[in-house]
Amino acid sequence: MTTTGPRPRRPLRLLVGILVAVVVLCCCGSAGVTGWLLLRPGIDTAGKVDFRNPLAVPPLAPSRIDDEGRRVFDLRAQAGQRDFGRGTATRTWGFEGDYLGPTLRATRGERVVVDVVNGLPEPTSVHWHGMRLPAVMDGGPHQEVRPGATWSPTWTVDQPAATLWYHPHPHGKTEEHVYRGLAGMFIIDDERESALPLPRDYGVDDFPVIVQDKNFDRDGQLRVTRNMFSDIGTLGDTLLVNGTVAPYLDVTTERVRLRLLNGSTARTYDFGLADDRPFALIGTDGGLLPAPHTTRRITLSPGERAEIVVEMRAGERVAVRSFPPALGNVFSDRFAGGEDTFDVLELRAAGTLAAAPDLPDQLVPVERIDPASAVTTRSLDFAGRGINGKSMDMGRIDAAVVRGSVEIWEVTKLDGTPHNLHVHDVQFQVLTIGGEPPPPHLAGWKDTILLPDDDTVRIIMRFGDHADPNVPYMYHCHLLYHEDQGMMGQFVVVEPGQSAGTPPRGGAGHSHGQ
Ligand SMILES: [Cu+2]
Repeated sequence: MTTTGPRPRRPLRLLVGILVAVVVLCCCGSAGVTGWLLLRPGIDTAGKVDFRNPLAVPPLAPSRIDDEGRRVFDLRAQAGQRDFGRGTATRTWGFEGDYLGPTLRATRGERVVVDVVNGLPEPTSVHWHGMRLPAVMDGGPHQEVRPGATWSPTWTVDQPAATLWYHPHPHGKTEEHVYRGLAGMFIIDDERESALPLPRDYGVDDFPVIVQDKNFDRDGQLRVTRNMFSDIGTLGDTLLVNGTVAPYLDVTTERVRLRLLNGSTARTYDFGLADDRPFALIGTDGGLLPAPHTTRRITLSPGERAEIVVEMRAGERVAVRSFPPALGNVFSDRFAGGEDTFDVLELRAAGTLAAAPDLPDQLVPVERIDPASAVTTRSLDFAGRGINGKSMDMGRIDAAVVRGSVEIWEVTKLDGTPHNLHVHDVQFQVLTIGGEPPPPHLAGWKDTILLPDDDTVRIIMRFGDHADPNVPYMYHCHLLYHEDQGMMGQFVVVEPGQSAGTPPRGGAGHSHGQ
């Protein structure tokens, strides 16, 4: 990272790139193939999904309290198979089952332990996305779990109620491990959220909605694919919601809370309702907003979450739809999913709906971090497969952050390809995006943000108190193919006056937690 002033925008560079690409394609490719690739319509399943399957709801993970008063979960990664409605057994991976994993749930202040068992034939890891915790518990590439090994991270949950999630983060193989089915939700509760009149009865009026796009090959197996004109990673043509194809959800209450998670490896969605009715956005990655925000769309790039509340009338049906997301430029629109429309999930209201209280005008106070309290400002340029021109190196610490300090990071995307930024250990706030104050949906706690084209996002965050000069946290693009290709850096949290140490090389050193 470097500390520099504002940089010029580079729309010209992008335009030239697109023109060169078109010229090259027209000269080199066969005219027919090139024309088809350039002109073929985007995917559009609006109105074409038969919603034939009840939405699977991941079970709440059972837990026990050990003799130290800690809440203990079991989480075994394992291979399995599932018929996704194609009449074939698709080979999958899952936690405690064949696909995805149970929903972990804990209350702020609790100490948790997760006994992660690797029942897979290769190393993996489990990262607690959005969680504030010591780096050695974070589950990044330095906490690889070998086949047959158990890793038992433990930490005290100390952050506001939020919809977090967990997924593997092994070095260079995250896309494949998530794509095969390893992911699940981690819901945090707290007193403030519990005191509000919000739907919170899991599986009754409060549902996880984990959205993933997949490609199946002729044998019905999941296939990681590459696109000739965008190196965004796998874009699928079939949606799974909580692992269900063409799902519907029976709604029995006047208001239903959906915890949307973009669990896809590359695709960005712009969620709304098919009849364009407004809904209430009540929370983003790191917790509730100060007040419900009424809107018709919420854009989520890979890894981002949103909690929304939808109002239903008795007997009606309405689909959750993903509209074409604005990805920043015509090239991304064309080749990175920016023209695609998907019907996601049909909400089916019962003939009689249980009453639900009105949403409160206010939710929770969200302290704004004062920019004057920042001790360091860093610049991160995202381009190609690197950050500030560097590819991920497990042995290199890119930044040392003082425990508990506030920093501003200025993040600029320079290459016209969709990227987002995820920072481990923190929830940040957006100061400006493209020079403007954040819109309401980016004004709450975030840990992942889609980067604007040729422009800068300024974020501010207070780092945790868990100093460890040797074990780094990650920051990276959460388009998992890019992450695997090296668009990732490492920071350590240190005591005041302390320097960064040396991370363990190789990353396979931890088969047991502390
Ligand atoms: Cu990226």
